[in-house]
Amino acid sequence: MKRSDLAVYFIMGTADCLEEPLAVLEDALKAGVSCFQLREKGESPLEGEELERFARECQTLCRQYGVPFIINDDIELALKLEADGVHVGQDDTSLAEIRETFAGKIIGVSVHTAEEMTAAVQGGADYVGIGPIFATRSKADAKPPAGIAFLSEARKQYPDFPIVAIGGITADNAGVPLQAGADGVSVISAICRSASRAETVKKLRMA
Ligand code: 3NM
Repeated sequence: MKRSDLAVYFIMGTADCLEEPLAVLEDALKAGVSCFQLREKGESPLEGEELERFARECQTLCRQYGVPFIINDDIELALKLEADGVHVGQDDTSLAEIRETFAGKIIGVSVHTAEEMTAAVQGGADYVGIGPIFATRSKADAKPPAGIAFLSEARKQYPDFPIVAIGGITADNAGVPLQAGADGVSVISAICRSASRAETVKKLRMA
């Protein structure tokens, strides 16, 4: 994956949307997001065939706009759809196992400590997500904000490794993680809840 693919990395699931989810995604793609992750969580997430149908529709839109389509956590679905990649947390399937079954695809891993970062790099991750940078309301089990200290350290230790910052990032504060060394910012609510996605994505890109 190119580090520039991480510039404005949009994450969304149906529960994050106040409007029709596919319309939100298309609006974000039109606005110029560089990567998309389907993260279907929340109280009553889509499952089974419904989830597969929705995921395929998201994938079709991403293809139209030439944007990588990543699936959170669900390796089986990612394989079935031949998604461009998967993103996993620390509690999900082990990286070694995924690297084997998902050869040639993008693998992203969420990391929160120096040990997790090293394990991800050595285990063959293509990029890491570091967060939460700021407080977030989009992830029920988010850890306390790690601030930018860990992000800066990770960048110092791995000058060329693709890193995206996540958690509570908005058009107004995106410059903070970018100046600390992130290649890009990953957001849910800043784009889902934006009154003008074109404006928000432009600001996130220029931060
Ligand atoms: N992962 P918002 S924080 C999905 O810290 C996710 O690993 C996080 O949503 C982590 O942009 C987060 O609305 C939620 O704050 C990001």
